[in-house]
Amino acid sequence: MKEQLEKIEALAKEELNSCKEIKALDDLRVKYLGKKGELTAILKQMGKLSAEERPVIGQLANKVRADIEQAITEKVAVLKADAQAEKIKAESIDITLPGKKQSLGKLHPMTVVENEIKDIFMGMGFNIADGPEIDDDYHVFEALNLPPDHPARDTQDTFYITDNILLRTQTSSVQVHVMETQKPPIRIISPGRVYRSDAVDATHSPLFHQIEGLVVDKGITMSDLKGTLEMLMKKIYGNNCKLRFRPHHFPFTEPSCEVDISCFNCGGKGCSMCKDEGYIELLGAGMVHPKVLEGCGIDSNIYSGFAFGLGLERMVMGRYDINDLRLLYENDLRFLEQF
Ligand code: 2NM
Repeated sequence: MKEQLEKIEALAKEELNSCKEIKALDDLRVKYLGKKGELTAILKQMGKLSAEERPVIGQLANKVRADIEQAITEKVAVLKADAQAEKIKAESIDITLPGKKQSLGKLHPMTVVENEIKDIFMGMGFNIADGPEIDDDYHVFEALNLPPDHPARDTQDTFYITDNILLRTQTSSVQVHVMETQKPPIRIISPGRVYRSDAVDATHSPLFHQIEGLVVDKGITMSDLKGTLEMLMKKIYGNNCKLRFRPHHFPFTEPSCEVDISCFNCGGKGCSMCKDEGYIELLGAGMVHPKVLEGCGIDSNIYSGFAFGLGLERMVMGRYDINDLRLLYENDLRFLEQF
């Protein structure tokens, strides 16, 4: 019986060593130590033993049971630890791997310049006014003192949706809406898309961008216009920038002028950029025509105002030395990444 017990212990330990799963250990426990197990089978035969042998074998049987029990417990601990280590290894993150670089986008040069101009005007107390790109004939033309036979109303020059509804050709229409609904003092700029029926080339596009400005208050004069525009241009092109005002005609302003700035390339000496002029034409401006004020319900005997309009594309092209308008719309990354 002693040999049988020793054999069971040896077999159990051998089998235990080759166990790789906790489930197999449970089976093993049942096989050797369970009620119908091998050890129990031997103990059931204890009755056959002599009185001297019984305590000796009993003790040995208990020791074998305890040994196998302990071996199983230890093996369970080892398998659990192995499984844990395996899991940690599988879930580990290699923090020494370099991160994936996020490529940052940036603002389009048109947006950069537009934001800069907005900031400058907001700093001078202007509000930003928004309005419809599709408007009626009255707000785009009639209210701006453009009579029905004015060449700007030619269907060749504008996109008409109906006889009365069209795409705005300048953002002055927004300023008409503001003058109709707000009392002076008015200090606004209106940036936005405008439309002309032009064929596309290096300097023309059927869609382009304008920023127009309007100030209406008591006692506004041409010198307010000059001071405001000088401030704008010096902030954008630097303190050495000079402005030149030339007489001009617009139906909606009287008097009217065109405004040039000293060439940002040569500073006024003359170069290829300014075509040896020394100056570059940048915007149109003037004192708001009394008819325009009156049409919007503003008493022109009490109030006066100045207005101006500038083309954003032209500002951007001058600023960054861009020679083709189309580059601004194509969104070719090789172009955009340069800014
Ligand atoms: C320009 C040039 C001169 C202008 C006039 C007005 C309004 F609504 F007050 F009559 N807004 N903008 C104006 C004046 C626009 O663009 C070249």
